[in-house]
Amino acid sequence: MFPDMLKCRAMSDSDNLFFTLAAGFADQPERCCLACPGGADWSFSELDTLSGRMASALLEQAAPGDRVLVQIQKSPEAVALYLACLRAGLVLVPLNTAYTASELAYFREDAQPALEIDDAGLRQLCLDACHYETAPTAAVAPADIAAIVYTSGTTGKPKGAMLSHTNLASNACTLHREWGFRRDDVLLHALPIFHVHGLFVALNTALMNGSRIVFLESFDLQQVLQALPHCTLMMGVPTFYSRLLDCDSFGAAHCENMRLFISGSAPLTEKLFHAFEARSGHRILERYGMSETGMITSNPLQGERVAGSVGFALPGISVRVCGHDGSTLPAGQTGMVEVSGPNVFCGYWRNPEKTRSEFREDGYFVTGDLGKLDTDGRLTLVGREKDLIISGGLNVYPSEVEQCLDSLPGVDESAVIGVPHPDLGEAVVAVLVTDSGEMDTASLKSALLDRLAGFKHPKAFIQQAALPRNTMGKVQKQTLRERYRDWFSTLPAA
Ligand code: MLC
Repeated sequence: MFPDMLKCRAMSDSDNLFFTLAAGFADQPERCCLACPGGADWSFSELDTLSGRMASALLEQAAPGDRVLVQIQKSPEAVALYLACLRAGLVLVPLNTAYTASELAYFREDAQPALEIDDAGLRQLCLDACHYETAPTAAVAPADIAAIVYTSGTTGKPKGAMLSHTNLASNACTLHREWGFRRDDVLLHALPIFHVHGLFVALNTALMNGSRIVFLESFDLQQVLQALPHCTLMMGVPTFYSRLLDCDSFGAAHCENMRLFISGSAPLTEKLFHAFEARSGHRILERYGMSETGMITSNPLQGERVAGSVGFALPGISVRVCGHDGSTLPAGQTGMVEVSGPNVFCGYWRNPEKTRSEFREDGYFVTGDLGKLDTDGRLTLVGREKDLIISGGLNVYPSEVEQCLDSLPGVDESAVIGVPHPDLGEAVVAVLVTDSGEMDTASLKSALLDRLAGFKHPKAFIQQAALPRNTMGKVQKQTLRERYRDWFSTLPAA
């Protein structure tokens, strides 16, 4: 048994993640949990009451194990809904608020939810909840699913990663310990809560710590600058850090009470790491994870945080680097990063073939990331086997955008690539061959509006007479990536 899990279990007799989270506030439930600038503060007791009643209201319409499809703005009520689903034994399916109606239709069809909740639905649920008593928190088995998180694939449609109560609790307990959470920590929370980073990494660790959370609707630079001096901890994607550096007034004075800046979801460049240290006096702690696994590795809290490395496998988690034949490679050699541990998900929802193909026979999950371990066990990621773009911490699969572009009138063919971008890390760029002389960028953009979420839209459309192809006829994306490497401006100065 994983030692941290034993500790977590000791907090309650049940495997329901809710008990692990609630334990943080058990001794002082009236303490502020969510501090919302410009809005009301929420104590844990208020969240507890609302989520317990919501759980009862939800159970009128759904049974434990049913999916609840959720596409809502970030708010304290949204956090209560998350806790309510845990308490009721319902499976939360959080969706990016940017998804269009046509994207949503796919998730509805695939997840087969008993309930679907949008912003209006959440308001109604809050009203309804007043008429209920708190539901008893559901007893769940360790492998019972707490959430399904959709991740896109290189080909085909997004797949739902099933995360159990144990997956989430083990990761939260590990991170809570490894990042040295203190009683007086205050977390600056500016991430969306429809993804693993903002929902499970940030919220779960802070809740189980009983921490005050400065809860911003999104990464609003002015709000972040105002809140930082009152916080000790921030978790963000690299774009958060480059935006802070972009602001001339940002400096060490904002960070006087900060003890830890954590970055993940996209590669943190060495340049950004050093520029941030020079300006703020803080070395960002970079960690590595994915939706299917939660967090896998982390740079150390104490000890050297190395720019360009994602650190060591977290306790209880095993990381290896393998060749295409599945053999484990020695230190220093680049191969596929594979992972096993209590954090690794339970498979893809209604997709056993995909589940089988992404796991080795001995239970290791094949991440799709290429990396190398050094002799001390430090992992450095060097690329991706999958044709994936990470823009501002959000994954974009070129094939999905290409299919959409290719279906538009006037487009002969397209190649979608990721190009270095000073704000987003990587930006989506479409290289197009059109059947007429001039490319009409405005009509291309408007045609994408109701088909693809905004973050997937190309930030540049580039017209070419033909796409470069190899002798097999395959588009040479590497050639395009090199050709347009400098399309966007360079990083902000320190
Ligand atoms: C928004 N837009 C983006 C974008 N986010 N475009 C590209 N990439 C992004 N990430 C577009 C919108 O469609 C809109 O387009 C315009 O930018 C402004 O929208 P906005 O909502 O005002 O954007 P902004 O506030 O600037 O948001 C950028 C951001 C945000 C980087 C702060 O995307 C963000 O919070 N990203 C974090 C994502 C995250 O949590 N990832 C974790 C995944 S979990 P237009 O055309 O309408 O102007 C995971 C596992 C792990 O990966 O290890 O953590």
